[in-house]
Amino acid sequence: MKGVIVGAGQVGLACAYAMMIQNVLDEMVLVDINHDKLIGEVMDLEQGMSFVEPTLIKAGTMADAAGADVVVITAGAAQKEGETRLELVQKNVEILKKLIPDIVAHCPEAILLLVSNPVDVLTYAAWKLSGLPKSRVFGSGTVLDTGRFRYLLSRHLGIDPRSLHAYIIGEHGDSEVPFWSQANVCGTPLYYDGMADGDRQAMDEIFQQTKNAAYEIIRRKGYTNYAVGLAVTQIVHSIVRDQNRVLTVSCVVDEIFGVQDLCLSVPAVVGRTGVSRWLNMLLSPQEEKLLQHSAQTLRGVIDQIEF
Ligand code: 6V0
Repeated sequence: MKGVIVGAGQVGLACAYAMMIQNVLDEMVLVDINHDKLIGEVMDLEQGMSFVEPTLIKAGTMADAAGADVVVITAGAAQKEGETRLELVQKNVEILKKLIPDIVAHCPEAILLLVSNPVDVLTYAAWKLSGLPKSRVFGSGTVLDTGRFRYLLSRHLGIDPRSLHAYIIGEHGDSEVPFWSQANVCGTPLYYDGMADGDRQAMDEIFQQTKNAAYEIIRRKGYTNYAVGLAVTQIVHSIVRDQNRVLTVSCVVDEIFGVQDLCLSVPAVVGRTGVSRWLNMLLSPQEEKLLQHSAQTLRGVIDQIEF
Protein backbone atom coordinates (compact mmCIF):
# COMPACT_ATOMS: atom_id res chain seq x y z
CA MET A 1 0.00 0.00 0.00
CA LYS A 2 1.33 3.38 -1.01
CA GLY A 3 0.40 6.62 0.70
CA VAL A 4 1.31 10.24 0.12
CA ILE A 5 1.34 13.08 2.62
CA VAL A 6 1.14 16.48 0.96
CA GLY A 7 2.37 19.11 3.41
CA ALA A 8 5.16 18.03 5.76
CA GLY A 9 4.64 20.58 8.52
CA GLN A 10 3.76 19.82 12.12
CA VAL A 11 0.65 17.82 11.23
CA GLY A 12 2.00 16.03 8.16
CA LEU A 13 5.10 14.92 10.04
CA ALA A 14 3.10 13.70 13.05
CA CYS A 15 0.99 11.66 10.60
CA ALA A 16 4.13 10.29 8.92
CA TYR A 17 5.73 9.37 12.25
CA ALA A 18 2.58 7.66 13.57
CA MET A 19 2.10 5.75 10.30
CA MET A 20 5.74 4.74 10.26
CA ILE A 21 5.82 3.37 13.79
CA GLN A 22 2.50 1.56 13.26
CA ASN A 23 3.72 0.20 9.90
CA VAL A 24 0.48 1.22 8.19
CA LEU A 25 1.93 1.62 4.69
CA ASP A 26 4.54 -0.20 2.58
CA GLU A 27 5.60 3.01 0.91
CA MET A 28 5.12 6.63 1.96
CA VAL A 29 5.97 9.71 -0.11
CA LEU A 30 6.17 13.11 1.57
CA VAL A 31 5.67 16.23 -0.56
CA ASP A 32 6.26 19.83 0.52
CA ILE A 33 7.18 23.11 -1.17
CA ASN A 34 10.04 23.50 1.31
CA HIS A 35 12.03 20.69 -0.28
CA ASP A 36 15.29 21.16 1.59
CA LYS A 37 13.61 20.90 4.99
CA LEU A 38 11.59 17.97 3.67
CA ILE A 39 14.78 16.05 2.86
CA GLY A 40 16.02 16.65 6.40
CA GLU A 41 12.73 15.46 7.90
CA VAL A 42 12.72 12.29 5.78
CA MET A 43 16.35 11.55 6.68
CA ASP A 44 15.41 11.84 10.35
CA LEU A 45 12.45 9.46 9.93
CA GLU A 46 14.53 6.99 7.89
CA GLN A 47 17.17 6.87 10.58
CA GLY A 48 14.57 5.49 12.96
CA MET A 49 13.73 2.65 10.60
CA SER A 50 15.92 0.04 12.26
CA PHE A 51 13.74 0.35 15.36
CA VAL A 52 10.40 -0.42 13.65
CA GLU A 53 8.92 -2.58 10.91
CA PRO A 54 10.31 -0.95 7.75
CA THR A 55 8.34 1.44 5.54
CA LEU A 56 9.91 2.85 2.39
CA ILE A 57 9.87 6.66 2.84
CA LYS A 58 10.71 9.18 0.17
CA ALA A 59 10.92 12.97 -0.03
CA GLY A 60 9.39 13.59 -3.43
CA THR A 61 6.97 15.32 -5.74
CA MET A 62 3.54 14.26 -6.95
CA ALA A 63 5.31 12.43 -9.81
CA ASP A 64 6.94 10.15 -7.19
CA ALA A 65 3.52 9.65 -5.67
CA ALA A 66 2.12 8.08 -8.87
CA GLY A 67 -0.23 5.19 -8.27
CA ALA A 68 -0.77 5.96 -4.58
CA ASP A 69 -3.74 4.41 -2.80
CA VAL A 70 -4.23 7.25 -0.32
CA VAL A 71 -3.29 10.94 -0.49
CA VAL A 72 -3.41 12.79 2.83
CA ILE A 73 -3.53 16.58 2.44
CA THR A 74 -2.14 18.58 5.34
CA ALA A 75 -0.66 21.42 3.27
CA GLY A 76 -1.73 24.90 4.08
CA ALA A 77 -1.64 27.73 6.48
CA ALA A 78 -2.28 26.70 10.08
CA GLN A 79 -4.75 28.23 12.51
CA LYS A 80 -3.21 31.16 14.41
CA GLU A 81 -3.97 31.96 18.04
CA GLY A 82 -7.56 33.27 18.25
CA GLU A 83 -8.21 32.55 14.55
CA THR A 84 -11.20 30.30 13.81
CA ARG A 85 -10.82 27.43 11.39
CA LEU A 86 -13.32 29.07 9.09
CA GLU A 87 -11.19 32.22 8.77
CA LEU A 88 -8.47 30.15 7.16
CA VAL A 89 -10.71 29.14 4.33
CA GLN A 90 -9.87 31.07 1.18
CA LYS A 91 -6.09 30.90 1.83
CA ASN A 92 -6.25 27.14 1.85
CA VAL A 93 -8.72 26.84 -1.04
CA GLU A 94 -6.14 28.66 -3.21
CA ILE A 95 -3.53 26.04 -2.25
CA LEU A 96 -5.98 23.24 -3.16
CA LYS A 97 -6.62 24.81 -6.56
CA LYS A 98 -2.93 24.29 -7.33
CA LEU A 99 -2.59 20.88 -5.71
CA ILE A 100 -5.69 18.94 -6.71
CA PRO A 101 -5.19 18.80 -10.51
CA ASP A 102 -1.65 17.48 -9.95
CA ILE A 103 -2.85 14.90 -7.41
CA VAL A 104 -5.63 13.63 -9.66
CA ALA A 105 -3.30 13.47 -12.68
CA HIS A 106 -0.76 11.31 -10.85
CA CYS A 107 -3.01 9.34 -8.51
CA PRO A 108 -6.34 8.92 -10.33
CA GLU A 109 -7.35 5.89 -8.25
CA ALA A 110 -6.44 7.33 -4.85
CA ILE A 111 -8.62 8.19 -1.91
CA LEU A 112 -8.15 11.85 -0.90
CA LEU A 113 -8.13 12.46 2.83
CA LEU A 114 -8.27 16.15 3.76
CA VAL A 115 -6.80 17.30 7.05
CA SER A 116 -6.04 20.99 6.42
CA ASN A 117 -8.53 23.38 8.02
CA PRO A 118 -11.30 24.32 7.83
CA VAL A 119 -11.45 20.64 7.03
CA ASP A 120 -15.16 20.36 6.15
CA VAL A 121 -15.05 23.25 3.72
CA LEU A 122 -11.76 22.11 2.18
CA THR A 123 -13.10 18.58 1.76
CA TYR A 124 -16.01 20.02 -0.17
CA ALA A 125 -13.63 22.17 -2.26
CA ALA A 126 -11.36 19.17 -2.95
CA TRP A 127 -14.34 17.08 -4.01
CA LYS A 128 -15.53 19.79 -6.41
CA LEU A 129 -12.06 20.48 -7.79
CA SER A 130 -11.14 16.80 -8.22
CA GLY A 131 -14.26 15.49 -9.94
CA LEU A 132 -13.77 12.24 -7.96
CA PRO A 133 -16.68 10.23 -6.56
CA LYS A 134 -18.00 11.23 -3.12
CA SER A 135 -16.84 7.95 -1.62
CA ARG A 136 -13.20 8.78 -2.38
CA VAL A 137 -12.95 12.32 -1.01
CA PHE A 138 -13.45 12.86 2.69
CA GLY A 139 -11.93 14.71 5.62
CA SER A 140 -10.57 13.77 9.03
CA GLY A 141 -13.57 15.72 10.33
CA THR A 142 -14.41 15.09 13.97
CA VAL A 143 -12.38 11.89 14.33
CA LEU A 144 -9.93 13.93 16.42
CA ASP A 145 -12.72 15.62 18.41
CA THR A 146 -14.33 12.23 19.04
CA GLY A 147 -10.98 10.98 20.33
CA ARG A 148 -10.60 14.01 22.60
CA PHE A 149 -14.18 13.57 23.85
CA ARG A 150 -13.64 9.88 24.64
CA TYR A 151 -10.36 10.60 26.39
CA LEU A 152 -11.90 13.29 28.62
CA LEU A 153 -14.94 11.10 29.36
CA SER A 154 -12.68 8.16 30.14
CA ARG A 155 -10.65 10.23 32.59
CA HIS A 156 -13.83 11.41 34.31
CA LEU A 157 -15.38 7.93 34.46
CA GLY A 158 -12.21 5.91 35.09
CA ILE A 159 -12.94 3.71 32.06
CA ASP A 160 -10.73 2.91 29.06
CA PRO A 161 -11.73 5.24 26.16
CA ARG A 162 -11.96 2.22 23.84
CA SER A 163 -14.85 0.92 25.97
CA LEU A 164 -16.86 4.12 25.46
CA HIS A 165 -19.31 4.78 22.64
CA ALA A 166 -19.43 8.54 22.21
CA TYR A 167 -19.20 10.66 19.08
CA ILE A 168 -18.80 14.28 18.08
CA ILE A 169 -20.57 15.06 14.80
CA GLY A 170 -21.11 18.09 12.54
CA GLU A 171 -18.45 20.70 11.87
CA HIS A 172 -14.86 20.13 13.01
CA GLY A 173 -15.04 23.45 14.80
CA ASP A 174 -17.17 25.76 16.85
CA SER A 175 -20.59 24.39 15.86
CA GLU A 176 -19.70 20.73 16.47
CA VAL A 177 -22.31 18.61 18.21
CA PRO A 178 -21.95 16.09 21.05
CA PHE A 179 -24.07 13.05 20.18
CA TRP A 180 -25.09 12.65 23.84
CA SER A 181 -28.31 10.76 23.28
CA GLN A 182 -26.41 7.67 22.09
CA ALA A 183 -23.30 8.05 24.29
CA ASN A 184 -23.00 4.96 26.46
CA VAL A 185 -20.78 2.45 28.18
CA CYS A 186 -22.01 -1.06 27.47
CA GLY A 187 -25.54 0.26 26.91
CA THR A 188 -25.57 2.47 30.02
CA PRO A 189 -26.34 6.05 28.90
CA LEU A 190 -23.94 8.80 29.91
CA TYR A 191 -26.37 11.72 29.51
CA TYR A 192 -30.08 11.29 30.16
CA ASP A 193 -33.25 12.96 31.40
CA GLY A 194 -33.30 13.00 35.17
CA MET A 195 -29.55 12.79 35.70
CA ALA A 196 -28.16 14.72 38.70
CA ASP A 197 -27.37 18.38 37.99
CA GLY A 198 -23.75 17.92 39.05
CA ASP A 199 -23.27 15.02 36.63
CA ARG A 200 -24.87 16.99 33.81
CA GLN A 201 -22.59 19.96 34.50
CA ALA A 202 -19.53 17.69 34.48
CA MET A 203 -20.56 16.23 31.12
CA ASP A 204 -21.28 19.69 29.65
CA GLU A 205 -17.86 20.83 30.84
CA ILE A 206 -16.23 17.82 29.15
CA PHE A 207 -17.84 18.79 25.85
CA GLN A 208 -16.68 22.41 26.22
CA GLN A 209 -13.12 21.20 26.88
CA THR A 210 -13.35 18.96 23.81
CA LYS A 211 -14.55 21.80 21.60
CA ASN A 212 -11.97 24.28 22.87
CA ALA A 213 -9.02 21.86 23.05
CA ALA A 214 -7.34 23.13 19.87
CA TYR A 215 -7.59 26.78 20.97
CA GLU A 216 -5.99 25.98 24.30
CA ILE A 217 -3.19 23.85 22.83
CA ILE A 218 -2.46 26.46 20.14
CA ARG A 219 -2.32 29.20 22.80
CA ARG A 220 0.21 27.15 24.74
CA LYS A 221 2.38 25.54 22.02
CA GLY A 222 1.41 27.23 18.75
CA TYR A 223 -0.08 24.25 16.89
CA THR A 224 -1.60 20.80 17.46
CA ASN A 225 -0.01 17.71 15.96
CA TYR A 226 0.34 14.47 17.95
CA ALA A 227 -3.33 13.59 18.47
CA VAL A 228 -4.30 14.56 14.93
CA GLY A 229 -1.41 12.44 13.61
CA LEU A 230 -2.86 9.43 15.42
CA ALA A 231 -6.42 10.23 14.30
CA VAL A 232 -5.32 10.38 10.65
CA THR A 233 -3.34 7.17 11.09
CA GLN A 234 -6.46 5.43 12.36
CA ILE A 235 -8.39 6.55 9.27
CA VAL A 236 -5.62 5.48 6.87
CA HIS A 237 -5.38 2.14 8.69
CA SER A 238 -9.09 1.58 8.18
CA ILE A 239 -8.70 2.33 4.47
CA VAL A 240 -5.63 0.24 3.67
CA ARG A 241 -6.64 -2.75 5.82
CA ASP A 242 -10.27 -2.48 4.68
CA GLN A 243 -11.41 -2.44 8.30
CA ASN A 244 -14.80 -0.80 7.72
CA ARG A 245 -14.47 1.07 11.00
CA VAL A 246 -17.22 3.52 11.88
CA LEU A 247 -15.43 6.87 12.01
CA THR A 248 -16.77 10.41 12.16
CA VAL A 249 -15.08 11.53 8.95
CA SER A 250 -16.29 14.57 7.04
CA CYS A 251 -18.35 13.23 4.13
CA VAL A 252 -19.96 14.81 1.10
CA VAL A 253 -23.63 14.87 2.06
CA ASP A 254 -26.40 15.62 -0.46
CA GLU A 255 -28.87 16.82 2.13
CA ILE A 256 -29.16 16.86 5.91
CA PHE A 257 -32.12 18.40 7.78
CA GLY A 258 -33.00 20.54 4.79
CA VAL A 259 -29.43 21.81 4.21
CA GLN A 260 -28.09 20.75 0.84
CA ASP A 261 -24.75 19.87 -0.67
CA LEU A 262 -21.98 20.17 1.91
CA CYS A 263 -19.41 18.20 3.89
CA LEU A 264 -19.72 17.47 7.60
CA SER A 265 -18.93 14.66 9.98
CA VAL A 266 -21.33 11.81 10.46
CA PRO A 267 -20.52 8.26 11.59
CA ALA A 268 -19.40 6.62 8.35
CA VAL A 269 -18.06 3.22 7.31
CA VAL A 270 -14.47 3.63 6.09
CA GLY A 271 -12.72 0.89 4.13
CA ARG A 272 -10.72 0.14 1.02
CA THR A 273 -13.15 1.91 -1.31
CA GLY A 274 -13.36 4.96 0.97
CA VAL A 275 -16.64 5.90 2.61
CA SER A 276 -19.04 3.14 1.58
CA ARG A 277 -21.98 4.61 3.52
CA TRP A 278 -22.87 6.75 6.47
CA LEU A 279 -25.21 5.69 9.20
CA ASN A 280 -28.65 7.03 9.92
CA MET A 281 -28.34 8.52 13.35
CA LEU A 282 -31.10 8.37 15.98
CA LEU A 283 -30.73 11.99 17.06
CA SER A 284 -32.77 13.71 19.76
CA PRO A 285 -34.82 16.76 18.60
CA GLN A 286 -32.22 19.05 20.24
CA GLU A 287 -29.34 17.26 18.44
CA GLU A 288 -31.21 17.55 15.14
CA LYS A 289 -31.41 21.32 15.66
CA LEU A 290 -27.74 21.56 16.56
CA LEU A 291 -26.67 19.47 13.58
CA GLN A 292 -28.85 21.54 11.28
CA HIS A 293 -27.22 24.69 12.69
CA SER A 294 -23.76 23.18 12.09
CA ALA A 295 -24.74 22.28 8.52
CA GLN A 296 -26.10 25.80 7.92
CA THR A 297 -22.87 27.31 9.28
CA LEU A 298 -20.78 25.24 6.88
CA ARG A 299 -23.11 25.84 3.94
CA GLY A 300 -22.79 29.59 4.64
CA VAL A 301 -18.99 29.37 4.37
CA ILE A 302 -19.08 27.18 1.26
CA ASP A 303 -21.27 29.84 -0.37
CA GLN A 304 -18.45 32.36 0.13
CA ILE A 305 -15.69 30.29 -1.50
CA GLU A 306 -14.37 31.50 -4.80
CA PHE A 307 -13.63 28.43 -6.91
P1 6V0 B 1 2.49 23.91 9.10
O1 6V0 B 1 3.42 23.38 10.14
O2 6V0 B 1 2.59 25.34 8.70
O3 6V0 B 1 2.64 22.98 7.82
C1 6V0 B 1 2.03 23.23 6.59
C2 6V0 B 1 2.98 22.70 5.55
O4 6V0 B 1 2.34 22.80 4.27
C3 6V0 B 1 4.30 23.48 5.47
O5 6V0 B 1 5.39 22.58 5.59
C4 6V0 B 1 4.25 24.11 4.06
O6 6V0 B 1 5.52 24.23 3.47
C5 6V0 B 1 3.35 23.11 3.34
N1 6V0 B 1 2.74 23.63 2.13
C6 6V0 B 1 2.12 24.82 1.93
N2 6V0 B 1 1.69 24.93 0.66
C7 6V0 B 1 2.04 23.77 0.04
C8 6V0 B 1 1.88 23.27 -1.27
N3 6V0 B 1 1.26 23.98 -2.21
N4 6V0 B 1 2.36 22.03 -1.55
C9 6V0 B 1 3.00 21.31 -0.61
N5 6V0 B 1 3.18 21.74 0.66
C10 6V0 B 1 2.71 22.94 0.98
O7 6V0 B 1 0.97 23.67 9.55
P2 6V0 B 1 0.42 22.45 10.41
O8 6V0 B 1 1.09 21.23 9.93
O9 6V0 B 1 0.44 22.80 11.85
O10 6V0 B 1 -1.11 22.45 9.96
C11 6V0 B 1 -1.48 22.03 8.67
C12 6V0 B 1 -2.98 22.12 8.48
O11 6V0 B 1 -3.62 21.14 9.30
C13 6V0 B 1 -3.58 23.48 8.90
O12 6V0 B 1 -4.56 23.86 7.99
C14 6V0 B 1 -4.18 23.15 10.27
O13 6V0 B 1 -5.19 24.07 10.63
C15 6V0 B 1 -4.69 21.77 10.01
N6 6V0 B 1 -5.03 20.96 11.18
C16 6V0 B 1 -6.08 20.12 11.04
C17 6V0 B 1 -6.49 19.33 12.09
C18 6V0 B 1 -7.68 18.43 11.93
O14 6V0 B 1 -8.12 17.75 12.88
N7 6V0 B 1 -8.26 18.36 10.75
C19 6V0 B 1 -5.80 19.37 13.33
C20 6V0 B 1 -4.72 20.19 13.45
C21 6V0 B 1 -4.28 21.07 12.39
